[in-house]
Amino acid sequence: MKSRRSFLRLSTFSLPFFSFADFSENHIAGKPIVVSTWDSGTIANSGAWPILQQGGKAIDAVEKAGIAIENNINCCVGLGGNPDRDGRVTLDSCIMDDRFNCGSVAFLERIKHPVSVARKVMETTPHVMLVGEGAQKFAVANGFPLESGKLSAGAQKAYRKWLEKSEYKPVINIENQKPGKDKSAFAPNKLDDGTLNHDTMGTIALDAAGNLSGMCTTSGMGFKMRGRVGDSPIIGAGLYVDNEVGAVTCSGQGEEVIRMCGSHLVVEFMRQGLSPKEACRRAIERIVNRDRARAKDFQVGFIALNRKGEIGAFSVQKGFNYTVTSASINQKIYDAEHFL
Ligand code: SD4
Repeated sequence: MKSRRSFLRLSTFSLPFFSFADFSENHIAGKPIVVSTWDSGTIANSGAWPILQQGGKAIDAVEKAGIAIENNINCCVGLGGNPDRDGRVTLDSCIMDDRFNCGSVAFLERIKHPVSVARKVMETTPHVMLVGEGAQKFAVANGFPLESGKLSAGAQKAYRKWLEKSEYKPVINIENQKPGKDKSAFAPNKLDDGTLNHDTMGTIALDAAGNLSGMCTTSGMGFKMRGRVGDSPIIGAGLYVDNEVGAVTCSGQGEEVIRMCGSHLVVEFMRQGLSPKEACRRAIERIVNRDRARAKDFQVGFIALNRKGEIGAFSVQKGFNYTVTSASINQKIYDAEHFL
């Protein structure tokens, strides 16, 4: 295990500042609080925090977090993300509130805010999940504009490069892995043009009233098979919220998360009395132990927040980080401890 490094990022809005308090994972940070995956979580938290700060609801805050990151065309989430191997961006997202209400969309094309469509599914249909063409029709019928479907400049470049070999070799976010012989498998934290190499944003929040909610939004694994859906829109895999216990979301290789019902598993470990960090560690251990040899080639990272406002995280590999914002923690980015 490495020692944890943390540093401060200035937010786009002003917050009370005493961020050098001795914060550590599992510290009770109090409420309200919002936690997002990755260092690009600063963008998501900037969307969520004004709502929480004004005493608003966690469900509204996490939707705003999703909208903020989906608006960021330079980030590999939303329509700016990498396409599938047919050259089309397909989006997955879900949202869950403090009363087990949840909504989800998958394989959704040309809609800018899948997180808001997921919320509409949750609030206006008797269903939890809509996919593909049906999800798109539902979005348009509810006033979401149909976008052009043109790739962002960064995604065009990445897709052209991928087409040179067109190898089906999905590799997810193992940022600090040393490039081996095959440099195409190397995924640095930032791409050459400065854009972030993360395609998933998960956000969990606890509001001033003590209620939890979460969301997860993604363009999924870059150059995936057409129709492939990962963990991010699957309730229990990419996100789970139980207001009596805690909220969990994650990023990484979706297939590994789905087979363990990852986020639900972390919630259940917390229900048994484990701290958020230990609960995340136990879920990662289970994922790694399924096939230790394969585990060195993929990343999965969980973040967890319990109803007391304690935070924890854990990942398979080095390189997973997360962003925390509360009244006393001004957009701090923490490196998660890792298993391997
Ligand atoms: C997926 N979990 O589609 C997503 C990918 C991811 O950072 O998290 N990338 O499997």
